[in-house]
Amino acid sequence: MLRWLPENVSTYGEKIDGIFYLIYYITGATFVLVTALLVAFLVLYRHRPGRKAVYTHGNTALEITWTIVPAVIMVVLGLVSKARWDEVKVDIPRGDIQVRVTGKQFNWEILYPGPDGKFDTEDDLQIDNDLHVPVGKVVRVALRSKDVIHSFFLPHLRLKQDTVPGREILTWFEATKPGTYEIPCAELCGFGHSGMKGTLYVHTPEDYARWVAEKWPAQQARLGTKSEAEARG
Ligand SMILES: [Cu+2]
Repeated sequence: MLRWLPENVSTYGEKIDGIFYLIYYITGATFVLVTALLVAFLVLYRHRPGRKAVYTHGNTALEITWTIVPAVIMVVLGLVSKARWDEVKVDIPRGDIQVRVTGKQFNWEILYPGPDGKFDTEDDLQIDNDLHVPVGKVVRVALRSKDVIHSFFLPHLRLKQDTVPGREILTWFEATKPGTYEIPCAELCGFGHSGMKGTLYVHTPEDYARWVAEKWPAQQARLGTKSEAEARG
């Protein structure tokens, strides 16, 4: 097995890697076969004194075979990919954690909804480039852009999604291993593109709780007030 992909720490990463390697091995085997035949024919049918070239109209059976076999492979790959595509891009789960990530030249603005779980409220917190999430939780990401097209790329999570001005695009991931991973921008977006890089911090549940307590120290008090108000109201 090849090892040139970054470490996979995504719940759906293994299946995506499976398709990647499947395509890689099919194209690799095809390349070797075609090259070997090319070399073999060069040697077998080289010029020999007294041997005349033969005119041929082709071989119908062979032509049908080399048309149908790739067609079947393409259809099968398409169907296998469709299931993965739907899982990552279409059937977006609700998510345990919500964040809004806005691409702008040349940063990722990460907006946390705060304890109320709602965006555009008083307890929102915005941090540039640092995305903090707990391990083993579904993180739902709402992607936006302030200026041009960027691409939110989490190589270790096997997730890449463009951010498009004027649109909000939902995506998601679930990390399986605590650690620090990079978030490069994968769409040429201007002169500072190469420096547009954030960091994904995947925390253990304890570390994540500590981070939340540090960022929203008034969480308990405020939640208490709110539920009292709701009870009264
Ligand atoms: Cu960018």
